[in-house]
Amino acid sequence: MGETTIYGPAYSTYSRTVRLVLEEKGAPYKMVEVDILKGDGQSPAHLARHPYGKVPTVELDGFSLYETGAIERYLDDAVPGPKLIPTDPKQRARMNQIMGLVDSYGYVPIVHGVAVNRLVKPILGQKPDEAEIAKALPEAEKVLAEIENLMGQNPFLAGPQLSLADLHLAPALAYFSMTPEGEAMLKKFPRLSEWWSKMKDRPSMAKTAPKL
Ligand SMILES: N[C@@H](CCC(=O)N[C@@H](CS)C(=O)NCC(=O)O)C(=O)O
Repeated sequence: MGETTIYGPAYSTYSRTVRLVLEEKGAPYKMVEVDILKGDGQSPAHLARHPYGKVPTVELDGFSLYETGAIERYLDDAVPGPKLIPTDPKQRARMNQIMGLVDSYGYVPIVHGVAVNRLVKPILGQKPDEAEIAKALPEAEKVLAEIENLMGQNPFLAGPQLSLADLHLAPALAYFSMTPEGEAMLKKFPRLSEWWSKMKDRPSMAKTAPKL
């Protein structure tokens, strides 16, 4: 088994999820920068890897793959190290459900609606779109409430052990918690806050922390 190549920028939440999987497994990888903010996602070289111009994509032993959930599951199957997919059918279903919630209902309001407006636009010299933030906040709240509900009393999102669900949500929550609105909202969710306070201190999170 060789080294995984991840195509994507360190600041991308989904690229960070893939890095987290490999960090938690203790597996080697290298990053090839594809700066989506500069339009590199639409370059011919990247479109050949990902027809929709998104990040991340990975390559391992001559096998190319895109779509973060598929990448995570493949790496868990193919790369040695601690298993991140529960064997218990119910926990596995919860993991898949929460990953789906993040993709379908969480990513856009949490990352685009709040984090990009509050954190990225000011760096780019742009004004945050307050109407977009106001629209995103109740959507973000709904998905976080649902994830807290689904995690129940478990220390991790899908059960007693770390799974892909935790690594799928953590990068988005990292940005969200850096915004005043996100920080305030997290306080409404005590079990999710408890999870986040431990999650953010994992060595894998420190090693993948983006420099904004
Ligand atoms: N469905 C894709 C979504 C990936 C995605 O949205 N990535 C973002 C960065 S975190 C991206 O490439 N954004 C650039 C764009 O949408 O043009 C996946 O699961 O990998």
